[in-house]
Amino acid sequence: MEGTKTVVKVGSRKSQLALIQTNTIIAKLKEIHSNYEFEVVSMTTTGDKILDSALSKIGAKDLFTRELELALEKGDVDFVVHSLKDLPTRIVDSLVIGCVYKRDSEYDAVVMHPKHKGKKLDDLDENSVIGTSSLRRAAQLARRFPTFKFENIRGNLNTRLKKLDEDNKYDAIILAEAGLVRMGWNDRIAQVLTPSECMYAVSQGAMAVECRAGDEKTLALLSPIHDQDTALQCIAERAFLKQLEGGCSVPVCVCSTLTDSQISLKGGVYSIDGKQSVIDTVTKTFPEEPAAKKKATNGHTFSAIVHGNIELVLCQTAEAAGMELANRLLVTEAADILAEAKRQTAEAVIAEQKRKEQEAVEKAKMAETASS
Ligand code: DPM
Repeated sequence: MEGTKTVVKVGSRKSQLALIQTNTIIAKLKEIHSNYEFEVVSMTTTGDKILDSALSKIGAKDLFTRELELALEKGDVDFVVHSLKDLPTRIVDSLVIGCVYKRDSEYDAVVMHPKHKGKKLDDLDENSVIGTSSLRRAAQLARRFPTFKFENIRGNLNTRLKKLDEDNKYDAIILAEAGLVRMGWNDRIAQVLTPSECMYAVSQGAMAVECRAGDEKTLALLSPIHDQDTALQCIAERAFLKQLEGGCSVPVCVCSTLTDSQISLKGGVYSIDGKQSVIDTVTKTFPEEPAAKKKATNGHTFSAIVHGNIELVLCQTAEAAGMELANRLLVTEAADILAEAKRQTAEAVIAEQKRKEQEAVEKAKMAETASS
């Protein structure tokens, strides 16, 4: 019917940041496709409910995504906006990353307790307490500031900022600059960490849209906002993590750069305490020859990212950079560091489960005593 708009259903977590990200993507799509209307379906995920454990101690990779992915698979929603760094390098075959949106800041930032206003990490006392549940941030910063104490801090961004300001437990917390800026909290950024101070997480600062693998209509809708530079860097970074079989359970960090002719990926593997590390860089030149173009087999993705409107050979070169870097590290002591870090996080997962079981037993006992 003339004048009728196609309605697209968009899944989102309920957190303020998730909704801001979802609405950013929708606003951009509306600019391009005036004949579409978007309806947001928001839901709570398991990760939103577990607030008392560090993510690395929970032991599941898809805490924030599973419920949304189920809604996608069922057809209840047509696409879901994520922070790409929260999406595992392997997702179910029925789903793909239909586009990667132009990256915001990929760096980490320091947010100070109000009593330290105007200070940088260098100005803090020796025994300062830094709030972060990121093994990657703790490992790299422990190396630089060996006397600091690193404590877990969980919850959505609003909760963390409140904890910092009100609990008097932390001197500072470390968060992604992108998240802080999206929330409009630029004035709380005390310091942005350069890669020489703290390399970032794979895909940090990039938003991605997940949709059904064969859903050509949605893929075509997303194609114009698939950002080539961001996608190529994220393909390289994700290939690196995938080949290492890393995840949020190990301190893996990256820094990538792109020119018209080359992609360069620097990556590091750290021990949990930050005392050991191996860092290396791989640079690859993009082939110019159209003859070098390989045909993609239907449905081929790059760590779940579709190539879409991007030349296949560029994606293949980016992926090769990530894989080569991982393979290079895996023949050094990085393999042992990685294996030991995985062992330690697996142990922490079990300890955390025991702690929770114990807590449940205590609670049940208390309830019994109270009722008798
Ligand atoms: C992942 C990590 C964290 C998030 C681990 C890491 C940080 C956890 C923490 C994989 N996902 O970075 O080493 O600090 O306890 C997350 C944030 C964003 C996406 C918030 C943040 C916003 C920025 C973006 C949580 N996921 O990192 O401060 O879009 O990249």
